[in-house]
Amino acid sequence: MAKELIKTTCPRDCYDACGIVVIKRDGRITKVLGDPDHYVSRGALCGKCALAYNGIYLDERVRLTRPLRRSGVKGAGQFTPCSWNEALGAIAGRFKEIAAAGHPERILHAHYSGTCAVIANRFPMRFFHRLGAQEIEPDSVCNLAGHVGLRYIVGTSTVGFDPRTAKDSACIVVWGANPSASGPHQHKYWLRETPAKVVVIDPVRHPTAEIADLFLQPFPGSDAALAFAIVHALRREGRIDRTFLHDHCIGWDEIEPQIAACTPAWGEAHTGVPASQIEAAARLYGAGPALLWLGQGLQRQPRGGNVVRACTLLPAVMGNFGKPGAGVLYVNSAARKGMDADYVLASHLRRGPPPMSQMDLAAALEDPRRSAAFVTWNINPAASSPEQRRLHRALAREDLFNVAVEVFETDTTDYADYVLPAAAFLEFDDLVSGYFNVSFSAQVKAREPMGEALPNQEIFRRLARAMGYTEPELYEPDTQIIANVMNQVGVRGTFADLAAKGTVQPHAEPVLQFPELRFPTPSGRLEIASAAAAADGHPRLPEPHADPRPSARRLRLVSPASPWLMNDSYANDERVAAKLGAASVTLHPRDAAERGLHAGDKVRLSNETGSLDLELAIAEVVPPGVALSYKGRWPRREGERANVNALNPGHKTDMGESTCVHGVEVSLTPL
Ligand SMILES: Nc1nc2c(c(=O)[nH]1)N[C@H]1C(S)=C(S)[C@@H](COP(=O)(O)OP(=O)(O)OC[C@H]3O[C@@H](n4cnc5c(=O)[nH]c(N)nc54)[C@H](O)[C@@H]3O)O[C@H]1N2
Ligand SMILES: Nc1nc2c(c(=O)[nH]1)N[C@H]1C(S)=C(S)[C@@H](COP(=O)(O)OP(=O)(O)OC[C@H]3O[C@@H](n4cnc5c(=O)[nH]c(N)nc54)[C@H](O)[C@@H]3O)O[C@H]1N2
Ligand code: SF4
Ligand SMILES: [Mo]
Repeated sequence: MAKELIKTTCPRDCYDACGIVVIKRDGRITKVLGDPDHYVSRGALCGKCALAYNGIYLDERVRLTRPLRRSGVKGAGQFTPCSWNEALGAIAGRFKEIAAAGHPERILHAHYSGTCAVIANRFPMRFFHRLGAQEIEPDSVCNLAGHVGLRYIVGTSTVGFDPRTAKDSACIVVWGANPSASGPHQHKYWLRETPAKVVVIDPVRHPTAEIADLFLQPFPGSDAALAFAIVHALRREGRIDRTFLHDHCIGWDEIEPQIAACTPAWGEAHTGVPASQIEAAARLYGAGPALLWLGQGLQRQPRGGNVVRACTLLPAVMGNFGKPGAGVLYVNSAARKGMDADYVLASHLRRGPPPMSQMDLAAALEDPRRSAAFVTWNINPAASSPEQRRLHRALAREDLFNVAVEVFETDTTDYADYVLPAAAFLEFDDLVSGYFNVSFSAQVKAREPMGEALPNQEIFRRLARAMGYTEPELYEPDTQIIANVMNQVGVRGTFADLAAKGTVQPHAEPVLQFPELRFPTPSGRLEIASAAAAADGHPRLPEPHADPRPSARRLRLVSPASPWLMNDSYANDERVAAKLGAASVTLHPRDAAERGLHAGDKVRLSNETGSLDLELAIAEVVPPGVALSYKGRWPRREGERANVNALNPGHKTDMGESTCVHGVEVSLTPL
């Protein structure tokens, strides 16, 4: 049999951006594997993708392969196949009506990171900019509080350390991230092969915590207090770099008295972390150049912006910038690698109102004065958004015209009037820029799109044509965008050259973070005290805050990434579903004993927003008072047609109107 190997890249929203090898025999894909030559994947995908890429992604019975028109009650997921012409004609017709009535902003669109490939993730924005639609701010369901907080102090949130510099680090702090699930190859290799001491700070004792040299287990939402106490210990031991603070920071003199007050004993009282461990963390972090990885889970707390500002005091007081082995990372954006995001997005075409928080989505969709149509692409909000039951009711509004662009039938497509089938990443060329490493990769077409599916970018080109738009940006071909972006990033050669390599690292040596020690803040320094923050109505300084503990008998619920799901993807792969088992919630043995509960009992979690029935698991992985239940199950596969977001009130963080989904409080009753 004729065997063919194609190198490509995983475009999921994951720190790893694994290299992939697709094996074809006689023109058919027979296996999708980790590329053995790739420096991240080293021959193995994560467990979830190994199943899904060889399961649902190749399965014509599970994939959407034709445009669909609703034929049943809204929400029932009953459809009749139709032609692309009919679907695009009907959608354009409705959009033109809404725009002609003077309200294009009543066309709402939500999108996120179903694919992070450069064009498939961004090109459709050109269409929505031209249309003047209302964008739902994608980062508001994920990490916007951290972006805003980090911008105040560092000036940017998207220029992180180069992970290759870990060879020169004395210590790596993983704060509020769980790489064992969310960046499995960083857990498996990067953190294990480094000579640095690894400190993990997380309310959950996850597998990465197990491999750490030191694990700190604060109560959720208390990290700002913990950061102040660690800085107190660094200062007391005379470890801080006063020259760096003097030359490159603003506001140390203002904050120092507060640091002086936040002793490790005070920290213990506010965070639950023993003072001796706070001091041990300071010793490890202060031992030499150190890396700080700020997770996205860290800032999904009511004061997540303040948390991130406070944690960034550590690299500020130690001068951990501009030298090998030092730095802080939230994400490394494609722009950090040279890509001109405004070009790919055609930002100059934007004419709609400013983006709206996803925390307001249910309210906006239930109100006909705010919404007449709703388009979803690269996102499954019926599973991932807060106020789930309210959102489902709003999506069922008869006069709301819903369009879902999807690879699979999901809870969101169930509510659609038209479903448009998107081609998956194995079916078209694109580029991938992972958000951890400073590298750039090719996504390479390994087969034709399944059925009549089309890449996102082609769907929106065709919709632009159906609207009669004339702007050339709306029709720019992929080949040209790929060439332009490769040029911006400094990747030499043609796309075929890049495809042959899979991934390139434009810089041979680790890139230093802010080598000139000039920061993109208004002052050019690290702004511990931020006039910009104050002008925006926030405290001028980070504050040593800890959220109040839940009131009696209530629990603090965290719902982070599951190792077997990719956000709200893959639950429809039966082999993944078998790994997942029943939906569960994990409690500390003490909390279970106090309630007379045993593992396997059925329990109900409830609060003002909703309720959810789950199976009880008991383990010392969480502290007393904390409940753990993973995100990403599919409501349509659960008895109650709901997942953990049925409990999420959609409260907004202190900064960025972002999600504080790990700050939800619930009561628990046995069933
Ligand atoms: N309770 C709780 N809820 C959360 C979170 C949490 O921690 N706890 N985390 C939040 C976070 S961080 C995020 S990022 C969101 C993510 O939430 P979502 O964005 O809703 O979830 P995803 O699974 O990433 O992707 C969405 C969809 O994109 C589709 N897709 C994949 N490739 C393509 C493509 O090429 N084209 C099109 N059109 N579609 C494609 C997938 O099939 C999938 O259904 O969830 C948030 N929700
Ligand atoms: N397998 C898998 N991988 C994924 C995803 C997935 O769903 N599944 N999602 C992807 C996406 S979109 C994102 S944004 C990233 C997210 O990945 P991460 O950045 O790792 O974020 P989370 O999984 O939400 O949470 C990480 C950790 O934060 C902890 N945490 C919660 N509250 C607090 C707190 O107050 N303080 C501290 N210190 N820690 C806290 C949680 O207990 C959890 O262990 O992962 C990406 N990768
Ligand atoms: S989701 Fe992450 S770990 Fe899994 S294959 Fe993709 S890049 Fe690799
Ligand atoms: Mo996310």
